[in-house]
Amino acid sequence: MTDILPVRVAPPAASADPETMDRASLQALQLERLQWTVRHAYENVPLYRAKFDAAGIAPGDIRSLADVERLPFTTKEDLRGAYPFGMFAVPMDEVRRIHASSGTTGRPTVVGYTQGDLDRWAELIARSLRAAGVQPGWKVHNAYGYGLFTGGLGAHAGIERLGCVVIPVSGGQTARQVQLIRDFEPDVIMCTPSYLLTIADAFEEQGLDARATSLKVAICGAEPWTNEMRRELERRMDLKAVDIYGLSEVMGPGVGQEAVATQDGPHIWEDHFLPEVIDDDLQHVADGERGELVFTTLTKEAFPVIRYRTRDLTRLMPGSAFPAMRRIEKITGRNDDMIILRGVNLFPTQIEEIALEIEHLTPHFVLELTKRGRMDELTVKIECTPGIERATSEAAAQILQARVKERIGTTIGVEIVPTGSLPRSEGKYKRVYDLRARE
Ligand code: DLL
Repeated sequence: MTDILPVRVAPPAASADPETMDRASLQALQLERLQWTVRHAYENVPLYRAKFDAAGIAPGDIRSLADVERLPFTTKEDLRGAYPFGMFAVPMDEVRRIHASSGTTGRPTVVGYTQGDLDRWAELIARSLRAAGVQPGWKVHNAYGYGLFTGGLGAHAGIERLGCVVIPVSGGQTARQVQLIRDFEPDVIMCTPSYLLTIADAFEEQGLDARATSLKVAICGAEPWTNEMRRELERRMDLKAVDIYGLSEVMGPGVGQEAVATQDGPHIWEDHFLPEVIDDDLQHVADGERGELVFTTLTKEAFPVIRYRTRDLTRLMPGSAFPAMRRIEKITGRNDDMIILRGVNLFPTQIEEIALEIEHLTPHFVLELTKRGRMDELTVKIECTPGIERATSEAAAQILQARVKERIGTTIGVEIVPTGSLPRSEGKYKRVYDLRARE
């Protein structure tokens, strides 16, 4: 690489198949690509140049993978501050697609892709589908939302790339989803886990057997879900449910994928993304320890990110189905959806896990935070399986309350609400309602 770079250069190509290469070869490829990315970001994105200069680090200082720790972090606020296109590393005429992540507050984060980025993304989705057991020629019902969200169009291109038939349904209109699943007989469904639950319910509400569909595999992600939810979906729909992970800022779906053979957490596609986990003091922790997941992209041209703080909480584990690539433990929370209730940390997925162990309770629940005097209170509003006696549902509510106290160490209220009264998911499900400010 010369010192005077052209405006855009493609990332270094892999010399062998990354899916089967050994870890040492993978790490050599990662280092080469890391060096390319850092230089590319420094040369072409003013914010990275300013941050690196302030930290006293130059692209040439990255000599080993461990040197990534010397680089400054990037946050969602950095990306928002550069709204809309300030973090793009290529001229606009090189950009072929834009997506945006709405987030819950403020401006969206806008991301861009070159043709090369779109090709690599399609390849990674195709790889993810293969890991999920999908075979060329299969029909894939894609119920991730199409539009600025990366889920729909991101998955779409990869489904085609693998040689499958894509059914681009997008999210919502649940009755139509049911109809299309019955009529088109897809092998695979892609949607959020909470939306799959809505679809399963819709089958049953119409008196149809959700276990009798043609679906063999569900590729679910875009929101935290538990292994208990997986079992519920598998039981109710008679299919294998696997976890797909990703985020817009890093690419979109397909940053990592769980293998159907092992169902033990998503493998991170490490030839394209360098993962790290950090603690509360922003220090890198050893593999196996829990903390916040951080990514540096290794092949992104239009939108490279350096040490991007995802807010997702997990730990890195050795590879299984893909031995050279590390896995993450199923993500069950983000540090911004953690509820701190009278000093005790609690995630909605912990409630999901406990509720689904208890007979007669369903995964249909929301959490309401209120204030009584100066005390915060949390109430779980949850639906029971239809048709049970009041005394049975009250007993189930008491068990939930007792188990939360025992395992999480805090007292919550539980209110059984009528079947069908809670909002149903059409994509990413909103579980927490914070009503404290209103009181
Ligand atoms: O949700 C990309 C995606 C689409 C992933 C479809 C998988 C399937 P964002 O809207 O930017 O992108 O949201 C990213 O969603 O930081 C996690 O908090 C959460 N998330 C995504 N996948 C999973 C997963 C897409 N498998 C944010 N498990 C991430 C848990 C997930 N959380």
